[in-house]
Amino acid sequence: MSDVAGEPQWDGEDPGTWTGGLSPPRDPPLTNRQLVITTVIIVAIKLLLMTLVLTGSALQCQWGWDQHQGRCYFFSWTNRSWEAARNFCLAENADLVVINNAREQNYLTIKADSLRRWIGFTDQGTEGVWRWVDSTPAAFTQWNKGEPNNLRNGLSDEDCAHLLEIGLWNDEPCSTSYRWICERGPTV
Ligand SMILES: [Ca+2]
Ligand SMILES: [Ca+2]
Ligand SMILES: [Ca+2]
Repeated sequence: MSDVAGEPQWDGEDPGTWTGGLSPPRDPPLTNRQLVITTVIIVAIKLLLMTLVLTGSALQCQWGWDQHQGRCYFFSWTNRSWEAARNFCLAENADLVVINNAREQNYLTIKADSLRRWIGFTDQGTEGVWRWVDSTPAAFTQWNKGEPNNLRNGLSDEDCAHLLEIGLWNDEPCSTSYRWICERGPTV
């Protein structure tokens, strides 16, 4: 009993040392490779997380909206009356676009795809007094030559403004169906 217990014949718990000469040359390179692979995976995950964080902070507009100068814009694919278009924007926590300056005007002209689109400018309250939907003073305007002319089309005045194909503005009866542009602040 004591002889058996004294013999070191059961010390081979580690199969790695059991096979003697074959395994020692293999193990060290495998461990190094595993370390390298693990390190590469960790670095890749870190880079992925950093990219996601950076991308997340840059994407401040919801899906389907375009970002420009810290504002978000929606360019519709369908036509609606001015009022219905505005209601669409309001339901999106936005409003019809307010064009504040030449830079915004240039951006919208390019993005509007040469299509007529409603903007948030109207003289529905008092004929000839044009107001932005957010009460911004009407300092910057980009009317087409001869506009606004309030040219009567049937029974209705022309009380709502839209971008013409060239980006300049025209007044048109608000019941006309055009595409539209919504504007809102970034999503926080
Ligand atoms: Ca604006
Ligand atoms: Ca008018
Ligand atoms: Ca007109």
